[in-house]
Amino acid sequence: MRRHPQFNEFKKSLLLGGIMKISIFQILIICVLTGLPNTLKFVDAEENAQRPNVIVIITDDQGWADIGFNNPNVYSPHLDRLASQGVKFENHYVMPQCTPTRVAAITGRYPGRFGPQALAANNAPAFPLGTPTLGTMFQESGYSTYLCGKWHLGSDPSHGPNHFGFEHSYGSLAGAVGMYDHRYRSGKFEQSWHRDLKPIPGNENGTHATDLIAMEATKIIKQERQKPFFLYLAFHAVHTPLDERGTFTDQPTALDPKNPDRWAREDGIPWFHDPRGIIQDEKDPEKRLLLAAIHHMDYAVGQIVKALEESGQRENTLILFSSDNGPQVNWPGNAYPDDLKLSQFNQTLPMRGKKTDVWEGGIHVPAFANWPGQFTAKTIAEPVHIIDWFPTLAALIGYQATPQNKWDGVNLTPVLFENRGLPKRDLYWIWNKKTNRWALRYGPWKIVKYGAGEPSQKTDWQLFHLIEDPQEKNNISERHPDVLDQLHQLFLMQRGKDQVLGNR
Ligand SMILES: [Ca+2]
Repeated sequence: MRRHPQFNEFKKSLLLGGIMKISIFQILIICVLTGLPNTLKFVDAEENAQRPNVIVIITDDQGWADIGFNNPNVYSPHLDRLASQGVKFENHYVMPQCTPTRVAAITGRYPGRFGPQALAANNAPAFPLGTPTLGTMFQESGYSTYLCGKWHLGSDPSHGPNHFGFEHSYGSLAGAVGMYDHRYRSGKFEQSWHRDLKPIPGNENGTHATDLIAMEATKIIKQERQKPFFLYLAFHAVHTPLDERGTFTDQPTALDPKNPDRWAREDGIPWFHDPRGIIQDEKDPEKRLLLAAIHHMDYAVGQIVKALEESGQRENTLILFSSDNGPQVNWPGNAYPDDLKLSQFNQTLPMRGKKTDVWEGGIHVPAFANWPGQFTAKTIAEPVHIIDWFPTLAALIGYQATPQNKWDGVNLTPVLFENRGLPKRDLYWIWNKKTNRWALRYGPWKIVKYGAGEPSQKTDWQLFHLIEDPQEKNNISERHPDVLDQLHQLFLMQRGKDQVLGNR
């Protein structure tokens, strides 16, 4: 196992002179850790062999408690193992909904920077053609680049992933899909499943979307290539419609003819199987269905890890994992073909709020980074955000930022490789095309506003202390006017950088 030496040994060996054999990758890490300008360019095959493959996994609507390492009543052994052997982020933030989080992940910028269309789930282009993305960075850096799964950053093929640095793409251009027919909501973008922006008619033999993504990813991983690869892997799981059959159930899901908005069997007979019995023991059939969908997605991640191991690439592959927003709790049904109504199929605990909320429950999600031999197993409590991934990955592969990148995030390598802190900074959320949810965190403090109208006065906010009050129950704004004013000023600075209709 090739382990990244300690920073001081690195620094000492560099100062001692050029007699030691040191890899281009190791020099790069020194540049990252010391802040030295990195002017290295990696172009030849030998150097390529030393750069990691990168897999970015984003799941859909998986809340903080919808994973085994945060909740013993969820069965996800593969994800739990990756997290326990890697760097687990205890306070990892995203935006409150699919499209905004994907904008933040793929551009390293807050979605508001691109305008209101990027602030909620949307089929319109989220950002302009020519915007630098993770895809363009990896492509320009000599990687083979792939997207596998959900795009939802512009559902027309003219704005699909292949226009943003992904050489190959497969999955849905729009948002969630029926698990077995892969159709988006009825309308212009219903036929959303594609390969390289060309529609795939039919239903891929009725194969479950989670399995299609796992099979595609496995195929990509096992391909012979001269270059390292970047794979953006965006599961549709565990977004509704939930539909699990076969291996993960002992009978197909079906409608109850007498009660058509409910699942057929509510008699406690187990539908879903896991060796520990967690799913079978869940009495609520809709909750069992969610647990089975998580189990299925986790199994798919296991297949992907197995493909890395079998192709000898596990140790040279960095995996980043996050959900895109907090949990959905109720679902009205009838949005997709065969889509059923679900009632209280998930819960928001231990935090306040759910998907689309700027309360912690909507934006605080399970996440980890795993890179065998490079990242020592540990848990990081420092708040981090998915906007940080782009500058972090740039540092790791030696990409020189351009003025067009305009990242809002910071490079996380000081906390990934060492126990150094990050620069003190605020984190910022707004949600909805007609913005009506607002929040900012600075240190342990967080301000929140619900309701239309720009927060122009500090009195527009509620104030919470997240360490003393993690459930955001006690508004203490009157007790801390100075803190309130400081966070309000930080908010105004963030909001001043956004594209707001009518004023710029
Ligand atoms: Ca989502």
